[in-house]
Amino acid sequence: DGPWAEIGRLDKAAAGRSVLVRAWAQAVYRGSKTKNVAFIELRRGMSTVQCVLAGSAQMMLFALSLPKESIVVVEGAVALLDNPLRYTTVREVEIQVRKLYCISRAAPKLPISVEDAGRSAEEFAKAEAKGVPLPCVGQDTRLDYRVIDLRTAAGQAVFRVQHQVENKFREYLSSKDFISIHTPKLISGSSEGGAAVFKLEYKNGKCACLAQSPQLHKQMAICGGFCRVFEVGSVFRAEDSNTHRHLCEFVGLDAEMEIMRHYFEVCDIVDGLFVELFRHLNENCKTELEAINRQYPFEPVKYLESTLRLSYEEGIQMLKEAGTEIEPMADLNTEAEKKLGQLVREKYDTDFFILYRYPLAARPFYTMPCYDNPAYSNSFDVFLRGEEIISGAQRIHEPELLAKRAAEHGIDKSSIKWYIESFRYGTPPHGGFGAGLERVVMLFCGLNNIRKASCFPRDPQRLSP
Ligand code: ATP
Ligand code: AMO
Repeated sequence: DGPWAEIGRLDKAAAGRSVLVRAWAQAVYRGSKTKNVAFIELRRGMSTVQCVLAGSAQMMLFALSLPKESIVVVEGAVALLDNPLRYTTVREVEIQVRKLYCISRAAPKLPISVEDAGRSAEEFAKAEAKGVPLPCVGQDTRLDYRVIDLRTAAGQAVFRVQHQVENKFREYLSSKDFISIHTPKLISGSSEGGAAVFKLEYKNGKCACLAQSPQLHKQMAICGGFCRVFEVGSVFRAEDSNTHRHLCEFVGLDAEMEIMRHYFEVCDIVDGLFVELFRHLNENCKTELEAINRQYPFEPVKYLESTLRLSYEEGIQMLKEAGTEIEPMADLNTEAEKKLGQLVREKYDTDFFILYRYPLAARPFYTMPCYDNPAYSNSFDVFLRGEEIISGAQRIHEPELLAKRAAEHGIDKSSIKWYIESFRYGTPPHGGFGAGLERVVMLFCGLNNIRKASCFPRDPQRLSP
């Protein structure tokens, strides 16, 4: 609408039209064959177009003086090209510039270049083989200058995929009669137990914790008479995990629901949601997935139309048969999870599966023990490419048992009294799950580090930008 044209929509059909475009000038150079011509490559989002300046020597000099990444406005005519371009996403047309304005001049020397930040491993390898190695931009440097790093095609693509994941989560659960809620992030006790909690000074001498999950309040929403709720919100973990998959702040995709007969009803929701999500991403994010694949090559996720469900005991058995040393009643370590992912892929041809009936000892205090064997629990984790993306379970809705389990986990009962009390006034059996948005995106896109799937990641070392 209006006079502005979107670069991404310029195609053959636009030839002859007069357009006005505002964009980042990612490259400006003099023509190599014809010296009285200059070119500007404009970028907006994931789209790039070539602009050609000819005729006015003054305008050419002005263009050539522009630092890379300056914001310019170009007015010109769309012209058909005889040979499609190789370096821009708009390939069949260019803009012949009549007027050029600089709206925001970038610094003459940028700390990292978008071009270098956007190179693929293949490009680096080729240059290395030719004996002219390219400047490599390390992960830390990228994150220091994240606003430049995010401008690469893959950088743009990852967060467009993330947007689709978040939207699909809301849309799918809304269609299943879940309603969106917002729970407090400042709470008086730890929501998951353990030491991984940020504590801070609250008002009137009180101490507050940053919520490690919406766990307690999403259950209390069920106590409050809502049968199905979900939340998309920030989650804080003070864990000292300097790994490729842990952040100190991430976005939780959480759901909680009444259970009628069996906690597999929660697995059914996870199954329907993720199968629909994978289909949606593959169909609607083709350009984005290609851009990510160009810089960080990956295989598409393999999944089944009806998600594979394996019991924890079956999983342990598979690992044992493959010769992995394993403690049958403890949580799986990272290595065992990876190995199981690999074995499941070989046997069932899927990268996505649910592992249910975990040992109770490996789960948080609020998890419902199995009725037939309380050494196990009505719980599950969900794996994508051999890494956990979701945890879920039926919860204890009986206050005495809940208080007992909290005490066994060393949790000070007084700090979560309000939570345990909520179950005294009539609560249906219920369960739910929590997924990490950044993990879902990281693993769907086959990225090697969760920081690539967080716009401005927070980890034990990084609190800025
Ligand atoms: P996840 O959701 O991935 O299970 P979590 O927050 O529940 O993470 P844990 O269950 O405590 O964390 O740990 C899961 C796995 O992550 C462990 O098996 C461990 O191997 C790995 N891990 C945790 N912290 C570190 C660390 N600092 N360095 C290396 N690996 C770690
Ligand atoms: P859990 O602690 O397993 O379960 O977390 C749920 C999901 O959140 C993601 N996740 C993380 N992502 C990035 N950085 C981290 N440090 C991190 N820790 C966890 C993972 C994980 O599967 N209350 C339960 C959920 C429930 O039962 O409803 C919970 O928080 O994708």
